[in-house]
Amino acid sequence: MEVRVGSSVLELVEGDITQQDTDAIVNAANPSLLGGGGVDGAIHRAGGPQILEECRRIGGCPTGEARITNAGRLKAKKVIHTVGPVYYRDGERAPELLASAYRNSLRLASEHGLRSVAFPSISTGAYGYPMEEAAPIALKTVMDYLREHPEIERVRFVLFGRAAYETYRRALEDLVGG
Ligand code: AR6
Repeated sequence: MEVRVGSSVLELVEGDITQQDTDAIVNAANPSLLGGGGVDGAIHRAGGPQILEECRRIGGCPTGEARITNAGRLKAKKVIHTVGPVYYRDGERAPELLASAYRNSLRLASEHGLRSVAFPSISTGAYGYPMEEAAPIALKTVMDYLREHPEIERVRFVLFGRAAYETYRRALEDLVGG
């Protein structure tokens, strides 16, 4: 499914974030930036040790912020590492921290002249954010950004499995009045 937002495109696909050919892919990292499971493990496995080397030099990333590295062997040019909230730990701050993670990732893409960005569903795995709650926040934050930043031409949400895709599809239809 895809929708236009201003002059840009927002699309939902079911797939694997490591296989995307967008200018940047976003990693759902942790504050150490030293790797982990889920998306983080898959990106470092597929991209090779160069990415981890650069992460080590950066030295970490607070929740809600983002950092950028090369993409090693991946098709994308850059990896943007962001840290989403931990649902049960961050409590009422979780929605705003989740929105910040998306916004700060997009801001880095704009600053680096990257025109297309692929996101996973941040915080909805190990960090425990229910996908039904996270999806509308993720989508609305990205749509608001795209309306003001036409330099980002395409944002692709890469959803892992049919159920995740359907959750995002329903949330997007609700937002665009489908
Ligand atoms: N492509 C796209 N989505 C994926 C992939 C993939 N290859 N693999 C998993 N997902 P998670 P978080 C989905 O746990 O919740 C790491 O250990 C997955 O189904 O990767 O932000 C980090 O180091 C889920 O919906 O990220 C942190 O410690 C979503 O991606 C912690 O996990 C996010 O799941 C971050 O937790």
